[in-house]
Amino acid sequence: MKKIFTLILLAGTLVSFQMASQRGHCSQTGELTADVQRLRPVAIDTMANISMTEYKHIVELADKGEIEYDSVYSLGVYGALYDDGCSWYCGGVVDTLTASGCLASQGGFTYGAMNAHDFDHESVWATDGNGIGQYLTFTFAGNNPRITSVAILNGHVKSEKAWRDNSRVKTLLMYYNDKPYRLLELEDSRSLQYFDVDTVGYGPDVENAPKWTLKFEIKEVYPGAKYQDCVIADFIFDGIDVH
Ligand SMILES: [Ca+2]
Repeated sequence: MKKIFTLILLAGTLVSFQMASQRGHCSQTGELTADVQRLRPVAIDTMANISMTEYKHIVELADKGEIEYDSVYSLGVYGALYDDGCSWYCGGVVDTLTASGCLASQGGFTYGAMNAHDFDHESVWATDGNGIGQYLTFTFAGNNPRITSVAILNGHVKSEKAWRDNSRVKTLLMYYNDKPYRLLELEDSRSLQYFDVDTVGYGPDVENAPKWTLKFEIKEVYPGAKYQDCVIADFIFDGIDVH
């Protein structure tokens, strides 16, 4: 009788252990579980249908006082990418940026990781293949200002045709220090999409804080009309601990 009781107790313990394991953020193979919070964009800046030359002309007019600066700020992505006013970047620095892989250079264009964080909407990171499982990893110094917002310029946004021809990201799994943290659900629009990601990083007041990482892994895509590769034009971070 005692043996049977012990066996039942042991079986119960094993079931409890298995249930506890399933409650974790992520299995060892990196599969998503329900407790990774899903995020939708809190704001969206669309691409203005003007060229870079036209944008620069508008800025010149504003600099001369011939038009209001509001005309520049209202130019969606242009205003967000090319406004040289104060931002998180007055103190925030990306230490390194790497990719799991990228499309080979062709026709004088490159598609490496650095294109995804160069404040240029025409340069892009493009994946070799459909992009599922491919990722970018940003590394920050321990005392770097913390991040609270991530904005993603989704797709080959330099033209409507390029955007449609290439794939765009549908869902992006964000990892904080290699642990699944948020699932970003992007809209299929030629736009810069802002996500509030709460606070990540340690900030300048923590002594000897270690380096920290944000990794963004493509989980789903909106297929391109002509090409299979998936494209991200740029990331922009925002946060605290600056100014
Ligand atoms: Ca870029």
